[in-house]
Amino acid sequence: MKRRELIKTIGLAGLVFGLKKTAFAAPSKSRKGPIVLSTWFNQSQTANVAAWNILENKGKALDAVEAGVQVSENDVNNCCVGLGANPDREGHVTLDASIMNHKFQIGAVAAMERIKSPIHVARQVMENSPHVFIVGKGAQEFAVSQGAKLEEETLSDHAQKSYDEWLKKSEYKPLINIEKNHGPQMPMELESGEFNHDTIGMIAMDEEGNLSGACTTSGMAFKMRGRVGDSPVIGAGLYVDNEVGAATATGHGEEVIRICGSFLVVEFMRQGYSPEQACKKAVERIQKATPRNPKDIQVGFIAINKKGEYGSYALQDGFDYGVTELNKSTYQVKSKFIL
Ligand code: SD4
Repeated sequence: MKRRELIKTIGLAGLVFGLKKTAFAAPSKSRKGPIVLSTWFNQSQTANVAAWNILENKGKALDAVEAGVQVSENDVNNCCVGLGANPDREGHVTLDASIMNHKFQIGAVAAMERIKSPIHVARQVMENSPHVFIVGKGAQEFAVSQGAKLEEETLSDHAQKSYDEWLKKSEYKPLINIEKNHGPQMPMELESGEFNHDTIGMIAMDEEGNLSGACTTSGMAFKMRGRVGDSPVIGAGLYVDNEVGAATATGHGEEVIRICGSFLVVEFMRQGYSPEQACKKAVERIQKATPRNPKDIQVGFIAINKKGEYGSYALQDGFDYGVTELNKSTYQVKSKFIL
C-alpha cells in the first residue's frame, strides 16, 4: 500500500464527526506534549505527518509547523497553496505566509511570486532580517538573497484550466468550503465564475509544551492584483501566545482581518474560554461585523490552549481539520458551525 493510501486508511479509521448544535463532544483533555492540528483534513493527512515526524522526535514546534505546511506548498497538484495554486485575475500566482514561535517572534511575506516556499521565507524574515513583514518584489529579492531559486512563472495544468474557465466570465464570486474538494489528491475543475479560496494553517505544541504556528496560502483565487488576505497578517490569520494558546484561520480573509481574528481567539482563551468557545465567539463577531451576507462567506478557526485542549468553530457547515497526537493516527474533526 502506498504511503499516502496508508495514511488515508489509518486517518479515516479515526473519523470524528460533529453535528450542528448537538451533543458533539469537543475534545477537552488536559494534557501536555506533542500535538499538531491543521485546517482542512484533506491537507492535514499529509501535512500533519511531516510535522509529527519532527514532534515525535522531540523536535521544536516551529520546525514542525514549517515542515508541515511545506508539504502543501510543494504539492503542485494543490490548487490552493504554493506555486501550483490558482492565480490572481491577471494570471500571476502570488503567495502569502506567516510564522510565529513561542517567543512572540514573527515573520511574514505577502504577494510574493515565483518562490516555492513562502513559509520558509517568512521564517527567514523572522530570523535573518531586522523586519517582520516583507511584501511583493522585495520579498522575492529577499528570498533570492537567502538562497531561494527564482522559479519560472508558469501555471500548473489545473490552475491554467481553472483560470481559462474563470476568464470566460471574470466574475469574483466566492465559493465556500471549496478547499474540501481541493486537497492534494483531488484537483477539481471549476465551472466558469466559481473560484476557490485556500490555505493551510497549522498550530502545534512540542514535547516541551511550547507552541508555534504557520499559515500559507495563494489567497483568494482570481483576486485583484496586489490583494493580501489574513494569512500573512499576524493577529489575523495566525497568532501564538505561549502562555495562553495559538489560533489560525481559514476562509474569507477580509472578514478575519476585520476582527483581528486569531488574536481575538487567543484573547478569549486568555479570558478562560475553551478553544472551541473562543473560536465560536470570534466567528460570532464576524457574523455581526461583516457588511456582507454571512451566508455568502465562510470562516473557520482552529485553536489550542496551553493545556493541549483544542477546538474549532466555523461560520458555516463544511469546515474540518486534522489532528495528530501521541498514539493516534491523524484524525478528522468536523467543526461545529453557526449558520
Ligand atoms: C485569504 N484566508 O487569502 C485566505 C484564504 C483561505 O481557505 O483561507 N482560504 O483570504
